[in-house]
Amino acid sequence: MDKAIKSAGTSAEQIIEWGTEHKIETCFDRAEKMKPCPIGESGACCRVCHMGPCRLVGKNAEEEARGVCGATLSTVAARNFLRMIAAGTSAHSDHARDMAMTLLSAATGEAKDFKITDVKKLYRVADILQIEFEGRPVNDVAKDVALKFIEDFGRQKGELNYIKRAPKKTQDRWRKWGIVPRGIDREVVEAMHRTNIGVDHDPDHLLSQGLRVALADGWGGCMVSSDITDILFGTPHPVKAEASFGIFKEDEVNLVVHGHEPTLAEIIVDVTYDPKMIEYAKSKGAKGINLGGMCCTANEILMRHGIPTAGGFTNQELGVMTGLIDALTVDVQCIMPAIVELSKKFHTKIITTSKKAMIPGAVHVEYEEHHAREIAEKIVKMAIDNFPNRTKKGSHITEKFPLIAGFSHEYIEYMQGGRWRASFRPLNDAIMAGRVRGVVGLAGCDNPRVPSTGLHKYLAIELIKNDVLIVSTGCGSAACGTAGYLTPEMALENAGPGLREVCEAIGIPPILHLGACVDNSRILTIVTAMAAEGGLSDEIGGMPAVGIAPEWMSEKAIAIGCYFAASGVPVIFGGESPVGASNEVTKIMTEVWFERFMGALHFEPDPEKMLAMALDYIDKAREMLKLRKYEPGKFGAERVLMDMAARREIKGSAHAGVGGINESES
Ligand code: CUV
Ligand code: SF4
Repeated sequence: MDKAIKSAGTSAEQIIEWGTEHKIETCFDRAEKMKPCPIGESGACCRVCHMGPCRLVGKNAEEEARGVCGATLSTVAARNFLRMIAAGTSAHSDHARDMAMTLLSAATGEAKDFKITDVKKLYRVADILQIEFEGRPVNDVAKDVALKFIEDFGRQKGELNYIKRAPKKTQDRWRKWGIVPRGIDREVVEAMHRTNIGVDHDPDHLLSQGLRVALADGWGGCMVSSDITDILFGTPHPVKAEASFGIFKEDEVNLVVHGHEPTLAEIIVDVTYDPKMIEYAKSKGAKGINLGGMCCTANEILMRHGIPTAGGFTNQELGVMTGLIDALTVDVQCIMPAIVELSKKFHTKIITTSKKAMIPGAVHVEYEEHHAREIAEKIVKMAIDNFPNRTKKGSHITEKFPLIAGFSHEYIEYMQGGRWRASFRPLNDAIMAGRVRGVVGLAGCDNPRVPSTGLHKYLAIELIKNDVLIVSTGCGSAACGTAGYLTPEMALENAGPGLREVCEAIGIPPILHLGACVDNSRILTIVTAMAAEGGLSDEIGGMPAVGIAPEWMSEKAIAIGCYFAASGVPVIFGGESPVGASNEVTKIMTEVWFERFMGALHFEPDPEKMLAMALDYIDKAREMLKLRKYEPGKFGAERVLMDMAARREIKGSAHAGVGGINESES
């Protein structure tokens, strides 16, 4: 990888260069100027009270350095880390809470612009939650489901609803080590309490609470959010779309949604198809309205409607610099405040929409679910009205790539056997036979501190070459999408022989785009289903599966990494370790967690080492499971992947754009 480049995206690099010529600063320049503080970076700075901040540095810091209160380096590092998990969990879970509230108002008819789209999914969820659904009005079931989910936030005792979805053995480990979350809010509050000055000082004890908070994120916030989003807007099935900056159109109004929440974005999608709006756009000299996305709001509407994406986190400023965006709406999370100042150099309007998030200088049009359509119309109109103000200024890019997204747990199950024989058997068999060496979840942010998206790209190619099936989410998916990696052709050109065969038989890309960051929860349910299917591990731990977030930067990524580790998946993060100052803490997160949960969290900046570590974990898991030793091109016997009837069924449905599992009542 060329370290001199700032972004590994070719068009991104082009815009960055254009910016340099025009003296326009971006996160890439600021990342160069603003070096990370080495003390804080490694977890050695404590600022939880005002006798400090205390910096626990120096020779033998681990043994000798003490804060004013006497806190040791390992206490400080563990405390800081727990706070990161708590913050990340708060973000996903607050998003999930809003989804639950929207489901409730949709069910009661208060939010008239929302309805239950996927009744089948509603029933599936009701069934898990032990809510009666047969013969009852759909909205009554939805109301009960919403209320049951809302309990997860404020519950004081007991266990989260979805804990029981995990394999029994995985649950047993959680109970044995006392990390089953009670209520989501309770775990976060307790984490903040324990990390207050003078409370919990035992690193292992602090980190166990970290895992409990993280489980509340994964099997709570994230999973609740994914499920409700499916119920309200439909469970994803494969859709074609496009990615990169070429998605913006010169002759149409370009409206971009950025952030994480799907609700307002869904209504905006609808409004952009409204003939009246299109007429209005034409009256302003545009040929139509072109909707695009960024980050995870993009992933949400890409998965369900094939709305194109301009890419992930580090593409947000670059998008504005194309000069082609007439309005950019943002909701919450991963929004750089820099885009507002930057937008002043162009005609782009930045519109903040969340009650929770304002940026000085942006226009604030507050989203409110009872008037969703009205607000969406106002926003689309603002974009249209701004179209005549567009100038020639900007770095216009035409490059874009086709992609296939929309792989939900339900669809992956369906594609392996059709509607009546949906299962994970073929995947398990392919892994057992050595066609597929293992599975890697490639996820997390893209980051200007490395050649942005470059680590994702490198690992994606190398892993599929090694017959590793990739499931991707969040900005990891965006990185692959903007590089043209999310197509079935990718398997033909780059995958190892075994993986290629599997992909060809089903007609899927070797990298499956599972959705937004909250949709990492889909990976949890997928591995759970694989455990239930038999032939591999009977719990999540011990599966030939690894999680990698090579360019992570958000606290949310830390929460995700930890819920995978607690669930039994070894996880590798890029960059310098935020607990690197303490050997004790590092050891707990790797060796101790592995012993207890068969998961771990490593930090490794070198992409080649990340790859080697991932393959090593996979091969060791294969060995432990007594599976056939992986050898490229050599497979054991296995059952036919799927029969012709099932294959025809998928072909027909995929082309018609109907996944078979995604039928709504309407
Ligand atoms: Ni939803 S958390 S940058 S992968 S969106 Fe991308 Fe994310 Fe943020 Fe990280
Ligand atoms: Fe320093 Fe202790 Fe206060 Fe932290 S809690 S800032 S280590 S005195």
